[in-house]
Amino acid sequence: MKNIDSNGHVKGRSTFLDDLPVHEGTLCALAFGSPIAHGRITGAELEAARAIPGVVDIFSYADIPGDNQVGGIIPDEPLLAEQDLHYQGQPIFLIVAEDNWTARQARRLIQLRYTPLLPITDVEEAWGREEWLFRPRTFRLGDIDTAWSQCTYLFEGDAETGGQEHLYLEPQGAYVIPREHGGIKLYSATQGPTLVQRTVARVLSLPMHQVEVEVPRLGGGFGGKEDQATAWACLAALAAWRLQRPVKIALHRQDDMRMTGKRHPYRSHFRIGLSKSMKILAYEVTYLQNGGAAADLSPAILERTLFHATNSYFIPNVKATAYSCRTNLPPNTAFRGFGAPQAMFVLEAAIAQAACELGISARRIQEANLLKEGDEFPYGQRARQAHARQCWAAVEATFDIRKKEQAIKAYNHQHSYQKKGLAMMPVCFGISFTKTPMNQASALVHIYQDGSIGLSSGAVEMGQGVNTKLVQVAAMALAVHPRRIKVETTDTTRVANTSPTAASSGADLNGKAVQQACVQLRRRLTAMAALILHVSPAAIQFRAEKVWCKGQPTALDWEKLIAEAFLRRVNLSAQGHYATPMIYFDKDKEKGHPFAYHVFGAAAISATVDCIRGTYEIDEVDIIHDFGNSLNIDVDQGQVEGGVVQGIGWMTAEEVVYSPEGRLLSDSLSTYKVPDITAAPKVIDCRPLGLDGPGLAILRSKAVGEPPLMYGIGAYFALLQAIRAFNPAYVPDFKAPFTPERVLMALYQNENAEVL
Ligand code: MTE
Ligand code: LUZ
Ligand code: MOS
Repeated sequence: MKNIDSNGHVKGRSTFLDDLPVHEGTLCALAFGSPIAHGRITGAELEAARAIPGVVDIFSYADIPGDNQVGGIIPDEPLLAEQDLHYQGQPIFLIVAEDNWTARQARRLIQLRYTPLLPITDVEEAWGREEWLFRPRTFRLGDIDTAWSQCTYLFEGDAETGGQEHLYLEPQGAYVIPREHGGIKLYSATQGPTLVQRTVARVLSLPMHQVEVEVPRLGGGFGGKEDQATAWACLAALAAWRLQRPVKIALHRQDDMRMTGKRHPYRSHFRIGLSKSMKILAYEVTYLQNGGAAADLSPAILERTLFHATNSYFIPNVKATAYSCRTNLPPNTAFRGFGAPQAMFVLEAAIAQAACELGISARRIQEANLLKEGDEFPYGQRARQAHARQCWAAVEATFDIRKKEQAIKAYNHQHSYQKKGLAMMPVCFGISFTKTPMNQASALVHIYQDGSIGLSSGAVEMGQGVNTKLVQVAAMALAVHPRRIKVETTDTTRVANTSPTAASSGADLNGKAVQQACVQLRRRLTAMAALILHVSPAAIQFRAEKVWCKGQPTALDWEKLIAEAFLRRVNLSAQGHYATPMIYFDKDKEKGHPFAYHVFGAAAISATVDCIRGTYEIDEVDIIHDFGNSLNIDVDQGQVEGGVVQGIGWMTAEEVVYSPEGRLLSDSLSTYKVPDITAAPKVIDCRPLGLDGPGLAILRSKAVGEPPLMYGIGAYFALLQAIRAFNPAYVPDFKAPFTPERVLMALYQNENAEVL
């Protein structure tokens, strides 16, 4: 089935928040952000800004009727700054004007008086001062202290990964309309409508039922709208509530880049111990997460880092410790992979360091340590349907990696200033929110009298194709043609208490809730058909819009059945709810069974480096991915391709740069480079592993949103191989992104470079 949005997207007919027709009298809101990263407000001149015709009002924290608090996990983040300023761009005032241009004029006239304080942007400096956002955590397996003495080889080093800008095509925004009886309606570009509802209710001191949140669809989220859409919705709601007029907030790209958080940069230290036969016996790692000025989702992200410390490998002795450090940067947040990519990079760095020092191929170490069925993760869960080895072997066989490596060797022999490299990247990603209560979803399914169907769920469509999958699930469950089914917008009054669409589990959780609702409807319709046909319900089946009886088609089709069911007063609406069974996690012991299942895969990435310029191309990404029984292979392949390119971007071109004063320097698309079509790999060849998926995946179709991003990590190590082919004395420093500048420095790192 084609993605139900493809037509509308291509023709420009799909509507996003900014396409909604606005009500008469709609005002525009714009935030005035802190000009400094750290300091204290002593006063402000607002008169000049207020005097501009068309400026309606300027609000501060003092105008908030409820809590000035938007912290989702930890209440440490004011909606509008009171006295203390913690990052550049932190909202202080909200300007409301007749139009956006006027608001921007007014913003330039606001004069803030403040006492600056010394900002900290460096994660190690924050760590050294014990500026932790919350308590550090340690995951352990085996006995690391005695394990070291059993190792033949020991290696130690550092690794660093940078931030990443989400660059969703649609910036953050919300549109808010006051409603009768003291209520308020929000359209919000959020992945988490209930989180927006709960937070707006808190800020305005309203019960949640007075706050309705509707999400048409998102022009991309990638985690950036899991938590950080909330503040903008609250700001628009504050203005609409105070003025009792519709208010829209839509961030300009540069404001969005400056004022919102990104993927967390990490600095990590590792020690790895190997046996003579290349078994990793011990792995100790310390992660320093740069959290920014408030906790946001950092506790959950830090946790997912720890959960993925050993990625697709089994290591019997592990100690992994993670600290989240407070810095004067915008609070960093969810980004596809949610801390796991950062962890996986460190382990690959440790393996690469060992391989470099031992003079062997990293592939040998990787392969010798892949997970097997029943292996224990450091968090206590055991690997089931552990397809790590099958994926790896299938990559080697399907894409003839040995031959590719030989071709690369020959190429490198023939070319003095062009070198190629190849790296393998295995991925094992846990599916479920690590916070167990979040693993639930609801759906509401209406069958109308004419047999058409309206479907609502808690899932937010952001380009990942979840709505298409939900249509497929309902069509299968009710044995009707997909064209009968319409997916409604996501709305908190139709489906309440939703988890954000995140953790790659949107299709699983909401799909199972839809299924659950459809099962109820089908049961009622079966009873109905049995009555009409004078048989027992056990004799009834539904197939392709027809009622079958005892294995034979009858004259009763879907439309007749529904018309009849309505006349006989059958309830044609059902609400479904699903909660993932069996999962739990004990944070005191740091052990449990947090994930419904794991997604596996392996990729081979090759790259060519221009050894004069330091520029490079990613040639080919060959993947065996564990889709299970994919519900929609086209949608899923799209997820793989997008994820891979996003991962490669993070590892290579995308560099988030702040000045020491905490000012974002890479604040536009001329200074922040994302991969374009020429930078994307020339080939992405992804083949399904072809094994059945687990029952906890929707129709055994495994979650696919985040895991492919991590194949992109291979790009770093492919570049590293190419560089070492040119400069064998290069000592890797494992600093990502491997920008052309860094590649150039690496090529000529010391006097041994061939060219010199
Ligand atoms: N794909 C597109 N096109 N746009 C997005 O914003 N977000 C990713 C992934 N794929 C995203 C995407 C992230 S971070 C997640 S968690 C999943 O989609 C969420 O959707 P799912 O749970 O339905 O897979
Ligand atoms: N969000 C969240 C996530 O709240 N919990 C998670 O475990 C998670 N994992 C991936 C992406 N978003
Ligand atoms: Mo995705 S980071 O779970 O929104």
